[in-house]
Amino acid sequence: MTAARRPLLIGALAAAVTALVASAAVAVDAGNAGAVPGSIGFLSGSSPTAPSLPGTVVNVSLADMGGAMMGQGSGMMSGGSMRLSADRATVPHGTVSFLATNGGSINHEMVILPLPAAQSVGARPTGADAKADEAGSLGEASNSNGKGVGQGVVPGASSWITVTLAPGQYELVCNLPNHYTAGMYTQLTVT
Ligand SMILES: [Cu+2]
Repeated sequence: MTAARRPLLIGALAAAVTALVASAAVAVDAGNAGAVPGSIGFLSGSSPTAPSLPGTVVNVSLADMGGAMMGQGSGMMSGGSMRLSADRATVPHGTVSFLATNGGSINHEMVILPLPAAQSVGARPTGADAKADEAGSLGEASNSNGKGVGQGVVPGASSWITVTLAPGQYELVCNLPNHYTAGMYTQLTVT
């Protein structure tokens, strides 16, 4: 009866392997939850894809130097330690959508500011709050895995915003405290 017993043995092995894989997955989840309190919802959810965005789409990358940047808001950042970059420097006027993705290790955002003719990119003064003046802002993407204004884009998440831009010069910035002076700005020309 060996021919009849072999399928039973294989079935038992498969069940054992399945049980092992399941318990390993549970262990990994528990490890993540313990290591990153407060981020459980983000870690357990798959990264949702952004909706189909209208107009010209600009992909914006938000970045920092990971573990070296733990002093958020403490004034420890030096120039150039964070980055905001876009995949295009020029777009035609009209409907423009921005998809900002945080590839860094701390929260970021993207704010669209007009750039006065006499002003250089990256040269805005910052106040006592270590932020640049947002007067004239045309919109922002600071909502984790959502559109528009939120509480900041958490690491690994994206935010998006669609605006109508007239021809001119603009500056895309991250305006969390100290992030602008740390290098989070880039120029956008609208033709
Ligand atoms: Cu930032």
